[in-house]
Amino acid sequence: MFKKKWLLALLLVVTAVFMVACGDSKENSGANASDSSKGSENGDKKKLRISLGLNDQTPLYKSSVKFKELVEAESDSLEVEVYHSGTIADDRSAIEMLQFGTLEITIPSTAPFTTFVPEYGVFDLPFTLTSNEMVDSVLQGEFGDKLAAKAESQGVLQLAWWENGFRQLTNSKTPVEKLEDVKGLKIRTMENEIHLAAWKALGANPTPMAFTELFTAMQQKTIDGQENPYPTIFLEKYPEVQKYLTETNHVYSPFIFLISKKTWDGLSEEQQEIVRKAAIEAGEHNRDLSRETAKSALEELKKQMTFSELSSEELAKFKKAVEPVIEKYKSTIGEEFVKEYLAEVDKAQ
Ligand code: TK8
Repeated sequence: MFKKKWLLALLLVVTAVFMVACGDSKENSGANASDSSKGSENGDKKKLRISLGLNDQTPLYKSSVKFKELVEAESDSLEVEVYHSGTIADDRSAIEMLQFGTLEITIPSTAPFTTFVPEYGVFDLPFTLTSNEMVDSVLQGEFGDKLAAKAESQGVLQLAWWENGFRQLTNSKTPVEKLEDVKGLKIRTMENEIHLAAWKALGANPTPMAFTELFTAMQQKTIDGQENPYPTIFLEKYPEVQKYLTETNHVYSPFIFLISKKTWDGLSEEQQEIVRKAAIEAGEHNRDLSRETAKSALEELKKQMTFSELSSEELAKFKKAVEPVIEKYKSTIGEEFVKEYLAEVDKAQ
């Protein structure tokens, strides 16, 4: 009997000691947990990396730095890093990385995004947007919001419209002053079937290519020419590998500020508001800077290249030549949506 009492007492003591030990580890883990949450308050900021195709002299890069400054001024839990010249990825790969959540932000042209959301193809319909005023009227309103909302179906959110600009033709072979001068030119296009079809309709021999390969292809003369806005032609130093410049304004390209939905869903509401506001404000800065730079870049390019403009007769021939392309791709983009877009364009005339 006595022995049993001792055993029971021993059992109670051991249990009590065990309970205290567990309680300590819970507190510890509690303490560790609070340390780790303290850690997130003190040092572990959420990093937002931006992948850009253009270099660090361009309005795109400078406006992305502006975005960084705006975000970091408003939040000490977010950190932005800007990567330029395609060092992380080209446009299409960067968009796929956003879908997987292995990259947070990229700001590509709309053209490569059309394989993800065909409706963005409205901007590839040649000679439809023809002035900055029209661009702002169509994009900075209900239609622009409606189109941007379509991106979410692809696992990315478009937070703002930025500006690439009106696209112009360069080549290393011949001055292009009339439609027949385009004949047979090996022109690089963005990876977009409407651009490919349009340059074929103009008589060129087009090749789709990622932007990251473009300069080398011109240097090695595997292509004769390309088309991009003046800031890109000047700041990416195309006069080093291209002789002739023609003002065509054949397409207006937006840049779209895209963030991974996986990243977005991981932000607090307050962080989301800060990021959205900064993307829109930096976008306004980007449009102003892009338009200023287009003017100054053209002045410099006229000194470095043989510059041509199209007469109204020749411009009419370019427009006529691509009309069948617009007809053909209405169904790919969506007849109704193209109708809506063209109605916005007419309103903005
Ligand atoms: C940069 C590209 C580029 C575009 C092109 O990422 O590919 O020609 O105009 O600016 O999006």
